[in-house]
Amino acid sequence: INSEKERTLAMIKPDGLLGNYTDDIKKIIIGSGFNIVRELTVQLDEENVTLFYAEHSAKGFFPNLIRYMTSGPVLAMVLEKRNAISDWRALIGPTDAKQAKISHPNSIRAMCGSSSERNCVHGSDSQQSAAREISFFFGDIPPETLKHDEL
Ligand code: DGI
Repeated sequence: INSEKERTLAMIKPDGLLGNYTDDIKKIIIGSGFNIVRELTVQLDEENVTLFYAEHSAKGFFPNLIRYMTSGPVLAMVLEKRNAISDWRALIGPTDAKQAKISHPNSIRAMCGSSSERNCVHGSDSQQSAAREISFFFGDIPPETLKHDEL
């Protein structure tokens, strides 16, 4: 069993912030049992986005992704709970927000996203990417609130 708390990097992208979805998204986060350990609103530049999305740098959509992700500030959050990584991915829904509206109508991307690019939120997809993405925004965070659940 995995009773250990876990951390993931969640981000509200520029379309989510500009569309005033922050409060609704935070209500879902808190209501789903996550603890918001850190949060930071920041305007990313091209260099930041190239680093954050390095794995997509050769893709045809990359210039559009840079334009989108630098079009306004983002809100980065470190979320903590048991199974934080997969539970947050389940809450946000599939990458393509258009498809999410059909297949996952209760997902966050269905609520505030509009396309495969403008999908309003981000979530780390593995423990490795969570560690990398958390340190991208927040550096080293002490593990003081990471505890085993009481059984
Ligand atoms: O982990 P996800 O955000 O669900 O998806 P990902 O890692 O495959 O893609 C990262 C971001 O890149 C995604 O949130 C939006 C953008 N993206 C992915 N696929 C496409 C895309 N943007 C465009 N324009 N077209 C795509 O096919």
